[in-house]
Amino acid sequence: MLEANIDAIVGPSHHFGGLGVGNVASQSHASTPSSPKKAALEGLHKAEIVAGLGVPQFLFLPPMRPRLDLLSRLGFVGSEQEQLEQAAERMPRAVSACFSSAFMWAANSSTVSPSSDSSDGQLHFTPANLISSWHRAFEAEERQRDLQEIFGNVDRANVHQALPNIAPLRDEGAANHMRLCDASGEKALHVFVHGEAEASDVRPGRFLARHTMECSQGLAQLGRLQTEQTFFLHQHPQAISAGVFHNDVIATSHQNVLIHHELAFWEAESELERLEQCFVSYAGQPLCRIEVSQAVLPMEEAVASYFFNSQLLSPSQFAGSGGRQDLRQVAGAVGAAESLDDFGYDASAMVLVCPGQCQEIDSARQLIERLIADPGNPISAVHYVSLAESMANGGGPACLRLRVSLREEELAQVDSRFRVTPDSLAKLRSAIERDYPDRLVASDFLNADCRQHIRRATDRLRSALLG
Ligand code: SUG
Repeated sequence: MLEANIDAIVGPSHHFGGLGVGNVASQSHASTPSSPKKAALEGLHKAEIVAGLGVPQFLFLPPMRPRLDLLSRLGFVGSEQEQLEQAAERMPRAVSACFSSAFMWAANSSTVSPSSDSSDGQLHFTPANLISSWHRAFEAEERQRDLQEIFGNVDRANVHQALPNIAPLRDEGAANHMRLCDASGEKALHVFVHGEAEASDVRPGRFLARHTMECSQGLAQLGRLQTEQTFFLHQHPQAISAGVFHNDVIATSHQNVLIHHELAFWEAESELERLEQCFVSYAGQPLCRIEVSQAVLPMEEAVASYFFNSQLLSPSQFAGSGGRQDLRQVAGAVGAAESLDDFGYDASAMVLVCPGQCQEIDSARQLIERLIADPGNPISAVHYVSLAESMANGGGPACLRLRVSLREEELAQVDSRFRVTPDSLAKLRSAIERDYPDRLVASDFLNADCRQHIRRATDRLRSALLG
Protein backbone atom coordinates (compact mmCIF):
# COMPACT_ATOMS: atom_id res chain seq x y z
CA MET A 1 0.00 0.00 0.00
CA LEU A 2 1.18 3.51 -0.78
CA GLU A 3 0.08 6.51 1.23
CA ALA A 4 -0.99 9.31 -1.09
CA ASN A 5 -1.81 12.81 0.16
CA ILE A 6 -4.43 15.17 -1.21
CA ASP A 7 -4.02 18.80 -0.22
CA ALA A 8 -6.80 21.31 -0.79
CA ILE A 9 -5.73 24.53 -2.48
CA VAL A 10 -6.68 27.63 -0.47
CA GLY A 11 -9.49 29.62 -2.12
CA PRO A 12 -9.29 33.27 -3.23
CA SER A 13 -11.80 34.30 -0.51
CA HIS A 14 -9.64 33.02 2.38
CA HIS A 15 -10.21 35.36 5.30
CA PHE A 16 -10.40 35.46 9.08
CA GLY A 17 -14.06 35.11 9.97
CA GLY A 18 -13.63 33.95 13.57
CA LEU A 19 -15.95 31.06 12.81
CA GLY A 20 -13.98 28.00 14.01
CA VAL A 21 -15.86 26.42 16.93
CA GLY A 22 -13.48 25.91 19.86
CA ASN A 23 -10.63 27.06 17.61
CA VAL A 24 -8.64 29.68 19.52
CA ALA A 25 -6.48 30.75 16.56
CA SER A 26 -9.53 31.41 14.39
CA GLN A 27 -11.25 33.31 17.18
CA SER A 28 -8.24 35.43 18.04
CA HIS A 29 -7.61 36.45 14.41
CA ALA A 30 -11.24 37.33 13.65
CA SER A 31 -11.56 40.36 11.35
CA THR A 32 -7.81 40.88 10.84
CA PRO A 33 -6.77 41.23 7.18
CA SER A 34 -5.82 38.04 5.35
CA SER A 35 -3.75 37.40 2.24
CA PRO A 36 -5.39 34.73 0.06
CA LYS A 37 -2.41 34.87 -2.32
CA LYS A 38 0.12 34.23 0.44
CA ALA A 39 -2.07 31.50 1.94
CA ALA A 40 -2.42 29.63 -1.36
CA LEU A 41 1.30 29.88 -2.16
CA GLU A 42 2.26 28.67 1.33
CA GLY A 43 -0.07 25.68 0.98
CA LEU A 44 1.30 24.78 -2.44
CA HIS A 45 4.85 25.03 -1.17
CA LYS A 46 4.03 22.55 1.59
CA ALA A 47 2.49 20.14 -0.94
CA GLU A 48 5.60 20.55 -3.07
CA ILE A 49 7.87 19.64 -0.15
CA VAL A 50 5.84 16.49 0.51
CA ALA A 51 5.87 15.57 -3.18
CA GLY A 52 9.61 16.24 -3.12
CA LEU A 53 9.96 13.51 -0.50
CA GLY A 54 8.51 11.06 -2.99
CA VAL A 55 4.99 10.92 -1.58
CA PRO A 56 2.27 10.78 -4.28
CA GLN A 57 0.67 14.19 -3.86
CA PHE A 58 -2.66 15.28 -5.31
CA LEU A 59 -4.74 18.45 -5.04
CA PHE A 60 -8.38 19.40 -4.50
CA LEU A 61 -9.39 22.56 -6.37
CA PRO A 62 -11.30 25.31 -4.51
CA PRO A 63 -15.08 25.13 -4.92
CA MET A 64 -16.90 28.31 -5.96
CA ARG A 65 -17.63 31.02 -3.43
CA PRO A 66 -19.78 32.78 -2.36
CA ARG A 67 -22.43 30.23 -1.43
CA LEU A 68 -25.30 32.69 -1.49
CA ASP A 69 -27.80 29.84 -1.17
CA LEU A 70 -27.08 30.08 2.57
CA LEU A 71 -28.51 33.61 2.59
CA SER A 72 -31.66 32.68 0.67
CA ARG A 73 -32.19 29.74 2.98
CA LEU A 74 -31.97 32.16 5.89
CA GLY A 75 -34.75 34.26 4.34
CA PHE A 76 -32.69 37.10 2.85
CA VAL A 77 -34.30 38.34 -0.35
CA GLY A 78 -33.53 40.65 -3.24
CA SER A 79 -30.47 40.99 -5.44
CA GLU A 80 -27.13 39.52 -4.45
CA GLN A 81 -26.00 42.97 -3.31
CA GLU A 82 -29.16 43.53 -1.27
CA GLN A 83 -28.98 40.14 0.40
CA LEU A 84 -25.34 40.65 1.35
CA GLU A 85 -25.96 44.14 2.71
CA GLN A 86 -28.89 42.97 4.84
CA ALA A 87 -26.92 39.99 6.11
CA ALA A 88 -23.85 42.15 6.88
CA GLU A 89 -26.06 44.24 9.12
CA ARG A 90 -28.13 41.54 10.80
CA MET A 91 -26.06 38.38 10.61
CA PRO A 92 -22.43 39.13 9.69
CA ARG A 93 -21.34 35.55 10.43
CA ALA A 94 -23.55 34.38 7.58
CA VAL A 95 -21.68 36.63 5.12
CA SER A 96 -18.38 35.26 6.30
CA ALA A 97 -19.72 31.70 6.04
CA CYS A 98 -20.79 32.21 2.39
CA PHE A 99 -17.24 33.21 1.50
CA SER A 100 -15.49 30.60 3.60
CA SER A 101 -12.34 28.93 2.31
CA ALA A 102 -12.41 26.36 5.13
CA PHE A 103 -12.49 23.58 2.51
CA MET A 104 -8.70 24.11 2.45
CA TRP A 105 -8.41 21.84 5.51
CA ALA A 106 -8.67 18.57 3.62
CA ALA A 107 -8.22 16.47 6.77
CA ASN A 108 -11.84 17.36 7.53
CA SER A 109 -13.09 16.46 4.06
CA SER A 110 -13.81 12.77 4.63
CA THR A 111 -12.80 9.50 6.26
CA VAL A 112 -11.10 6.82 4.20
CA SER A 113 -11.16 3.06 4.51
CA PRO A 114 -8.60 1.55 2.10
CA SER A 115 -9.44 -1.54 0.05
CA SER A 116 -6.83 -3.57 1.97
CA ASP A 117 -8.76 -2.98 5.20
CA SER A 118 -12.41 -3.21 4.23
CA SER A 119 -14.23 -6.53 4.38
CA ASP A 120 -15.70 -5.98 0.90
CA GLY A 121 -12.36 -5.04 -0.71
CA GLN A 122 -13.65 -1.59 -1.69
CA LEU A 123 -11.94 1.76 -1.17
CA HIS A 124 -14.47 3.75 0.87
CA PHE A 125 -14.72 7.53 1.26
CA THR A 126 -17.31 9.14 3.52
CA PRO A 127 -17.39 12.94 3.23
CA ALA A 128 -17.77 14.63 6.62
CA ASN A 129 -21.03 16.49 7.28
CA LEU A 130 -19.19 19.25 9.22
CA ILE A 131 -22.40 20.47 10.82
CA SER A 132 -20.86 21.99 13.95
CA SER A 133 -20.10 25.34 12.40
CA TRP A 134 -21.77 27.97 10.26
CA HIS A 135 -19.42 27.82 7.36
CA ARG A 136 -18.47 24.19 6.76
CA ALA A 137 -21.61 22.11 6.26
CA PHE A 138 -21.84 22.88 2.54
CA GLU A 139 -18.40 21.37 2.00
CA ALA A 140 -19.82 17.83 2.24
CA GLU A 141 -21.58 17.74 -1.11
CA GLU A 142 -18.73 19.68 -2.78
CA ARG A 143 -16.17 17.16 -1.58
CA GLN A 144 -18.37 14.23 -2.53
CA ARG A 145 -18.22 15.59 -6.10
CA ASP A 146 -14.46 16.17 -5.94
CA LEU A 147 -13.75 12.68 -4.62
CA GLN A 148 -15.92 11.24 -7.36
CA GLU A 149 -14.04 13.26 -9.95
CA ILE A 150 -10.57 12.26 -8.71
CA PHE A 151 -11.25 8.62 -7.77
CA GLY A 152 -14.14 7.86 -10.17
CA ASN A 153 -11.95 5.60 -12.34
CA VAL A 154 -10.41 3.65 -9.48
CA ASP A 155 -11.80 0.10 -9.48
CA ARG A 156 -13.99 -0.50 -6.49
CA ALA A 157 -13.78 3.07 -5.14
CA ASN A 158 -16.98 3.94 -3.33
CA VAL A 159 -17.78 7.56 -2.44
CA HIS A 160 -20.62 7.56 0.07
CA GLN A 161 -22.99 10.31 1.00
CA ALA A 162 -22.11 12.18 4.20
CA LEU A 163 -23.77 10.97 7.41
CA PRO A 164 -27.18 12.56 8.04
CA ASN A 165 -27.11 16.19 9.21
CA ILE A 166 -28.26 15.55 12.76
CA ALA A 167 -26.48 16.71 15.90
CA PRO A 168 -25.78 13.20 17.34
CA LEU A 169 -23.87 12.39 14.11
CA ARG A 170 -21.54 15.40 13.99
CA ASP A 171 -18.60 14.42 11.81
CA GLU A 172 -15.28 16.23 11.21
CA GLY A 173 -13.63 13.55 9.08
CA ALA A 174 -10.11 12.13 9.09
CA ALA A 175 -8.90 14.75 11.59
CA ASN A 176 -10.40 12.38 14.18
CA HIS A 177 -9.19 9.12 12.68
CA MET A 178 -5.81 7.37 12.77
CA ARG A 179 -4.84 4.34 10.71
CA LEU A 180 -1.99 2.30 12.20
CA CYS A 181 -0.33 -0.32 10.01
CA ASP A 182 2.72 -2.46 9.38
CA ALA A 183 5.48 -1.37 6.96
CA SER A 184 3.73 -3.01 3.99
CA GLY A 185 0.63 -1.00 4.81
CA GLU A 186 -1.58 -4.10 4.43
CA LYS A 187 -2.33 -4.90 8.07
CA ALA A 188 -4.12 -1.99 9.65
CA LEU A 189 -6.02 -0.97 12.75
CA HIS A 190 -8.30 2.06 12.88
CA VAL A 191 -8.56 4.45 15.81
CA PHE A 192 -11.51 6.85 15.89
CA VAL A 193 -11.55 9.71 18.40
CA HIS A 194 -14.72 11.50 19.52
CA GLY A 195 -15.45 14.35 21.91
CA GLU A 196 -18.91 13.24 22.91
CA ALA A 197 -20.87 9.99 23.16
CA GLU A 198 -24.58 9.69 23.91
CA ALA A 199 -23.99 7.17 26.68
CA SER A 200 -21.33 9.24 28.43
CA ASP A 201 -21.55 12.31 30.67
CA VAL A 202 -17.99 13.34 29.78
CA ARG A 203 -18.32 16.65 27.96
CA PRO A 204 -15.96 19.59 27.41
CA GLY A 205 -16.74 22.59 29.61
CA ARG A 206 -16.16 25.46 27.20
CA PHE A 207 -16.73 24.36 23.64
CA LEU A 208 -18.98 22.10 21.63
CA ALA A 209 -17.43 18.69 20.93
CA ARG A 210 -17.48 18.60 17.14
CA HIS A 211 -17.31 14.82 16.59
CA THR A 212 -19.45 12.14 18.19
CA MET A 213 -18.89 8.47 18.89
CA GLU A 214 -22.07 7.56 17.04
CA CYS A 215 -20.68 9.25 13.93
CA SER A 216 -17.40 7.29 14.29
CA GLN A 217 -19.36 4.05 14.55
CA GLY A 218 -21.23 4.96 11.35
CA LEU A 219 -17.95 5.75 9.58
CA ALA A 220 -16.42 2.42 10.61
CA GLN A 221 -19.49 0.58 9.33
CA LEU A 222 -19.63 2.45 6.04
CA GLY A 223 -15.91 1.71 5.64
CA ARG A 224 -16.67 -1.98 6.20
CA LEU A 225 -14.17 -2.28 9.04
CA GLN A 226 -14.36 -5.29 11.35
CA THR A 227 -15.04 -4.74 15.05
CA GLU A 228 -11.68 -6.24 16.04
CA GLN A 229 -9.87 -3.70 13.80
CA THR A 230 -11.52 -0.63 15.28
CA PHE A 231 -10.94 1.35 18.46
CA PHE A 232 -13.01 4.24 19.76
CA LEU A 233 -11.26 6.67 22.09
CA HIS A 234 -12.83 9.56 23.95
CA GLN A 235 -11.00 12.85 23.62
CA HIS A 236 -9.98 14.42 26.92
CA PRO A 237 -12.48 17.22 27.73
CA GLN A 238 -9.62 19.31 29.12
CA ALA A 239 -7.97 19.21 25.70
CA ILE A 240 -11.13 20.38 23.92
CA SER A 241 -11.51 23.20 26.44
CA ALA A 242 -7.89 24.24 25.77
CA GLY A 243 -8.59 24.63 22.03
CA VAL A 244 -8.04 21.08 20.75
CA PHE A 245 -11.05 21.00 18.45
CA HIS A 246 -9.82 17.94 16.51
CA ASN A 247 -7.74 14.93 17.53
CA ASP A 248 -5.04 15.89 15.01
CA VAL A 249 -4.19 18.87 17.21
CA ILE A 250 -3.16 16.53 20.06
CA ALA A 251 -2.15 13.21 18.45
CA THR A 252 -0.63 11.98 15.23
CA SER A 253 0.24 8.67 13.64
CA HIS A 254 1.93 7.07 10.69
CA GLN A 255 2.39 3.36 10.05
CA ASN A 256 3.45 1.81 13.41
CA VAL A 257 4.07 5.15 15.15
CA LEU A 258 1.48 6.80 17.39
CA ILE A 259 2.42 10.06 19.14
CA HIS A 260 -0.06 11.60 21.55
CA HIS A 261 -0.17 14.04 24.42
CA GLU A 262 -0.81 12.60 27.88
CA LEU A 263 -4.09 14.57 27.96
CA ALA A 264 -5.22 13.53 24.47
CA PHE A 265 -7.66 10.83 25.58
CA TRP A 266 -10.03 10.31 28.50
CA GLU A 267 -9.47 7.21 30.63
CA ALA A 268 -7.99 5.35 27.68
CA GLU A 269 -5.28 3.28 29.39
CA SER A 270 -7.00 -0.07 28.98
CA GLU A 271 -8.07 0.69 25.39
CA LEU A 272 -4.53 1.78 24.52
CA GLU A 273 -3.18 -1.44 26.03
CA ARG A 274 -5.66 -3.45 23.96
CA LEU A 275 -4.54 -1.46 20.91
CA GLU A 276 -0.89 -2.31 21.58
CA GLN A 277 -1.63 -6.00 22.03
CA CYS A 278 -3.80 -6.14 18.97
CA PHE A 279 -1.22 -4.32 16.90
CA VAL A 280 1.49 -6.87 17.71
CA SER A 281 -0.70 -9.81 16.80
CA TYR A 282 -2.12 -8.10 13.72
CA ALA A 283 0.94 -6.38 12.26
CA GLY A 284 3.60 -8.71 13.65
CA GLN A 285 5.61 -5.85 15.14
CA PRO A 286 5.25 -3.63 18.20
CA LEU A 287 3.41 -0.35 18.08
CA CYS A 288 5.81 2.54 18.67
CA ARG A 289 3.62 4.59 21.02
CA ILE A 290 5.13 7.85 22.21
CA GLU A 291 3.25 9.62 24.98
CA VAL A 292 4.26 13.26 25.41
CA SER A 293 3.84 14.46 28.96
CA GLN A 294 2.44 17.76 30.11
CA ALA A 295 5.86 18.51 31.62
CA VAL A 296 7.57 18.10 28.24
CA LEU A 297 4.94 19.97 26.21
CA PRO A 298 2.28 21.80 28.22
CA MET A 299 -1.15 21.77 26.60
CA GLU A 300 -1.08 25.50 25.75
CA GLU A 301 2.25 25.03 23.96
CA ALA A 302 0.94 21.96 22.14
CA VAL A 303 -1.90 24.17 20.84
CA ALA A 304 0.33 27.19 20.11
CA SER A 305 3.02 25.15 18.32
CA TYR A 306 0.64 22.68 16.62
CA PHE A 307 3.38 20.05 17.03
CA PHE A 308 0.84 17.22 16.79
CA ASN A 309 -0.40 18.61 13.50
CA SER A 310 2.94 17.83 11.90
CA GLN A 311 2.94 15.37 9.03
CA LEU A 312 4.85 12.17 9.64
CA LEU A 313 5.99 10.65 6.35
CA SER A 314 8.03 7.71 5.07
CA PRO A 315 9.86 8.84 1.97
CA SER A 316 11.46 5.44 1.60
CA GLN A 317 8.21 3.51 1.16
CA PHE A 318 8.17 4.63 -2.45
CA ALA A 319 11.64 3.38 -3.32
CA GLY A 320 11.32 1.12 -6.33
CA SER A 321 7.64 1.88 -6.83
CA GLY A 322 7.92 4.73 -9.27
CA GLY A 323 7.83 7.20 -6.43
CA ARG A 324 11.51 7.83 -6.74
CA GLN A 325 11.09 8.85 -10.30
CA ASP A 326 8.59 11.44 -9.18
CA LEU A 327 10.91 12.55 -6.50
CA ARG A 328 13.75 13.26 -8.91
CA GLN A 329 11.37 15.22 -11.08
CA VAL A 330 9.84 17.21 -8.28
CA ALA A 331 12.95 17.58 -6.16
CA GLY A 332 14.67 19.09 -9.20
CA ALA A 333 11.87 21.63 -9.48
CA VAL A 334 11.99 22.42 -5.79
CA GLY A 335 15.65 23.11 -6.39
CA ALA A 336 16.37 21.36 -3.13
CA ALA A 337 17.90 18.13 -4.25
CA GLU A 338 18.33 15.79 -7.16
CA SER A 339 17.15 12.68 -5.39
CA LEU A 340 16.01 11.29 -2.08
CA ASP A 341 19.58 10.42 -1.12
CA ASP A 342 20.56 14.05 -1.52
CA PHE A 343 18.12 14.97 1.21
CA GLY A 344 20.37 12.95 3.46
CA TYR A 345 17.66 10.66 4.79
CA ASP A 346 18.24 7.11 5.82
CA ALA A 347 16.15 4.76 3.70
CA SER A 348 14.10 3.47 6.64
CA ALA A 349 13.58 6.88 8.18
CA MET A 350 10.44 8.85 8.84
CA VAL A 351 10.37 12.59 8.32
CA LEU A 352 8.38 15.16 10.27
CA VAL A 353 6.98 18.15 8.42
CA CYS A 354 6.30 20.60 11.26
CA PRO A 355 4.76 24.07 11.41
CA GLY A 356 7.38 26.83 11.71
CA GLN A 357 5.86 27.70 15.12
CA CYS A 358 7.48 24.51 16.51
CA GLN A 359 10.88 25.99 15.80
CA GLU A 360 10.06 29.11 17.80
CA ILE A 361 8.55 27.45 20.88
CA ASP A 362 11.39 25.95 22.93
CA SER A 363 9.46 23.00 24.39
CA ALA A 364 8.26 21.89 20.95
CA ARG A 365 11.65 22.34 19.28
CA GLN A 366 13.43 20.43 22.05
CA LEU A 367 10.87 17.62 21.82
CA ILE A 368 11.48 17.33 18.07
CA GLU A 369 15.24 17.31 18.56
CA ARG A 370 14.92 14.56 21.18
CA LEU A 371 12.66 12.48 18.93
CA ILE A 372 15.15 12.70 16.08
CA ALA A 373 18.09 11.79 18.31
CA ASP A 374 16.28 8.80 19.86
CA PRO A 375 17.16 5.54 18.03
CA GLY A 376 14.06 3.94 19.61
CA ASN A 377 11.79 5.48 16.98
CA PRO A 378 12.10 5.79 13.18
CA ILE A 379 11.84 9.61 13.09
CA SER A 380 15.10 11.00 11.81
CA ALA A 381 14.59 14.33 10.12
CA VAL A 382 12.44 17.45 10.28
CA HIS A 383 11.34 20.07 7.76
CA TYR A 384 9.80 23.25 9.16
CA VAL A 385 7.21 24.86 6.92
CA SER A 386 5.75 28.32 7.11
CA LEU A 387 1.95 28.26 6.94
CA ALA A 388 1.26 31.57 8.68
CA GLU A 389 -2.09 32.23 6.99
CA SER A 390 -3.54 28.77 7.56
CA MET A 391 -2.16 28.58 11.09
CA ALA A 392 -3.86 31.87 11.98
CA ASN A 393 -7.14 30.09 11.28
CA GLY A 394 -6.11 26.97 13.22
CA GLY A 395 -4.86 24.82 10.33
CA GLY A 396 -1.38 23.26 10.34
CA PRO A 397 0.37 20.97 7.83
CA ALA A 398 -1.72 17.88 8.64
CA CYS A 399 -5.01 19.82 8.48
CA LEU A 400 -4.29 20.71 4.87
CA ARG A 401 -4.11 17.11 3.69
CA LEU A 402 -6.17 13.95 3.43
CA ARG A 403 -4.28 10.66 3.46
CA VAL A 404 -5.42 7.88 1.16
CA SER A 405 -3.67 4.49 1.25
CA LEU A 406 -3.80 2.88 -2.16
CA ARG A 407 -2.59 -0.21 -3.94
CA GLU A 408 -0.17 0.55 -6.78
CA GLU A 409 -2.80 -0.32 -9.37
CA GLU A 410 -5.30 1.98 -7.65
CA LEU A 411 -2.77 4.80 -7.57
CA ALA A 412 -2.31 4.39 -11.31
CA GLN A 413 -6.08 4.84 -11.81
CA VAL A 414 -6.38 8.10 -9.85
CA ASP A 415 -7.04 11.05 -12.21
CA SER A 416 -3.49 12.19 -12.89
CA ARG A 417 -4.57 15.74 -13.75
CA PHE A 418 -4.88 16.34 -10.01
CA ARG A 419 -1.35 15.13 -9.26
CA VAL A 420 1.37 17.57 -8.21
CA THR A 421 4.07 17.78 -10.86
CA PRO A 422 6.56 20.56 -11.62
CA ASP A 423 4.34 21.54 -14.52
CA SER A 424 1.08 21.66 -12.54
CA LEU A 425 2.81 23.60 -9.77
CA ALA A 426 4.12 26.20 -12.18
CA LYS A 427 0.69 26.71 -13.77
CA LEU A 428 -1.09 26.97 -10.44
CA ARG A 429 1.47 29.37 -9.04
CA SER A 430 1.24 31.73 -11.95
CA ALA A 431 -2.61 31.67 -11.82
CA ILE A 432 -2.49 32.43 -8.08
CA GLU A 433 0.08 35.21 -8.50
CA ARG A 434 -2.05 36.74 -11.24
CA ASP A 435 -5.58 36.33 -9.87
CA TYR A 436 -5.64 35.97 -6.07
CA PRO A 437 -6.23 39.02 -3.85
CA ASP A 438 -3.23 40.21 -1.84
CA ARG A 439 -5.37 41.41 1.03
CA LEU A 440 -8.93 40.76 2.15
CA VAL A 441 -11.27 41.72 4.99
CA ALA A 442 -14.90 40.64 5.30
CA SER A 443 -16.25 44.08 4.33
CA ASP A 444 -14.67 43.59 0.87
CA PHE A 445 -17.35 40.97 0.18
CA LEU A 446 -19.90 43.79 -0.15
CA ASN A 447 -18.00 45.05 -3.15
CA ALA A 448 -19.24 43.59 -6.45
CA ASP A 449 -15.79 43.90 -8.08
CA CYS A 450 -14.26 41.88 -5.28
CA ARG A 451 -16.85 39.12 -5.77
CA GLN A 452 -16.18 39.07 -9.47
CA HIS A 453 -12.45 38.87 -8.77
CA ILE A 454 -13.01 35.85 -6.47
CA ARG A 455 -15.21 34.04 -8.99
CA ARG A 456 -12.80 34.68 -11.84
CA ALA A 457 -9.81 33.51 -9.80
CA THR A 458 -11.63 30.26 -8.92
CA ASP A 459 -12.54 29.59 -12.56
CA ARG A 460 -9.08 30.38 -13.88
CA LEU A 461 -7.37 28.21 -11.29
CA ARG A 462 -9.48 25.26 -12.40
CA SER A 463 -8.60 25.93 -16.04
CA ALA A 464 -4.92 26.27 -15.11
CA LEU A 465 -4.92 22.75 -13.67
CA LEU A 466 -7.39 20.96 -15.93
CA GLY A 467 -7.07 22.96 -19.14
O1 SUG B 1 -12.69 23.94 11.28
N1 SUG B 1 -10.77 26.82 10.82
C1 SUG B 1 -10.89 25.38 10.70
C2 SUG B 1 -9.56 24.73 10.95
C3 SUG B 1 -9.59 23.27 10.63
C4 SUG B 1 -8.33 22.57 11.01
N2 SUG B 1 -8.40 21.21 10.65
C5 SUG B 1 -7.87 20.18 11.34
N3 SUG B 1 -7.46 20.33 12.58
N4 SUG B 1 -7.84 19.05 10.79
C6 SUG B 1 -11.95 24.85 11.66
O2 SUG B 1 -12.02 25.35 12.79
C7 SUG B 1 -11.60 29.08 10.60
C8 SUG B 1 -12.37 29.86 9.59
C9 SUG B 1 -12.59 31.28 9.98
O3 SUG B 1 -12.62 31.60 11.17
O4 SUG B 1 -12.76 32.09 9.06
C10 SUG B 1 -11.78 27.58 10.43
O5 SUG B 1 -12.78 27.16 9.94
